[in-house]
Amino acid sequence: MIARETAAIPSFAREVEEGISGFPKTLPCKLFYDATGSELFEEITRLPEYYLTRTELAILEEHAAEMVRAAGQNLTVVELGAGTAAKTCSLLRALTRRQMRVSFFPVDISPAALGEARERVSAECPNVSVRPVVADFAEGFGFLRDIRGRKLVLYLGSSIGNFDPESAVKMLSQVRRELAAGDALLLGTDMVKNPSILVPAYDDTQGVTAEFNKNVLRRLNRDLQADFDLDAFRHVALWNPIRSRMEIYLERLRTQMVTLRLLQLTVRIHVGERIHTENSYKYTLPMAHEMLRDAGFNLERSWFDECKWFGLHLGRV
Ligand code: AVJ
Repeated sequence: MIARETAAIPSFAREVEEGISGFPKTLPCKLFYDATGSELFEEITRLPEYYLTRTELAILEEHAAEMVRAAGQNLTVVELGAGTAAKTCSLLRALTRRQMRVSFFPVDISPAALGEARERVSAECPNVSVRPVVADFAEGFGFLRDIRGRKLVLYLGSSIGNFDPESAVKMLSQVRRELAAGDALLLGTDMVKNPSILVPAYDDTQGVTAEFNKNVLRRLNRDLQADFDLDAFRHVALWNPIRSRMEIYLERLRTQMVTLRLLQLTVRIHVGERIHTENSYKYTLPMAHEMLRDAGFNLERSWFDECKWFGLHLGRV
């Protein structure tokens, strides 16, 4: 028997192995969200340059009554990737004014976040009954079928932006398949805008986004016993107008070998070479329309802020 160390090999190991030995090098963006990464993301949402979170929240607050009216009667709210459900209360409160009972099913992969969601919603909207669902979307959306009644499914925060257009349609189609006629989806998309606004949102002056990006290497150092030197990388954020997306990279400042012990893998990363860590797609209204249509939803209405920086789209089954 080989006396190997018994450190558990994480489920993402194969993806990392493929991404880091391929060309161009990539890492899956889901790796951002360990405990430190989730905290850094929370910090990003409060940055002056990161307009997304506060703009979406303002749209939700301003139009909550209209949104729930447009969505239909006797709704049960399901929020995909709810996290701590920080943006959901205005919608839930608007619903409690229209119907006797409101049930809210926040769905997330993180039980800790769901605990916070439950606390928050119970405190802010005491008339809403909260039923957290722990689920990994990689396993599908079967949990939607177990939730009774007419559903309003929320997918907020431009989370859809991490999917390339083809995968986004695939994911939304999977959701659509678990829904019934009359159900609705409220989808948040960040909109295409001047790069002078987009780029700083992903490359802030305080360097929080850079930290968030580099944290992925810290995580590989810990979870895969790797030896990435974080100071040997530079955070790069680029607007790609052809693919309509922000691209985030870690660019190598000097050539060096990196070993990922748990993968028994050594790779050379050249000076100037970039590891692609994230895409964040930005939509125009026609693009959002097409995505929803291709996934089997009818776009009924969209709401925007005054600058049209962020959009919330109501798709109907
Ligand atoms: C959580 C995917 C919506 O794309 O804006 C923020 C993640 N990355 N800054 C986004 C992110 C860098 C964020 N999403």
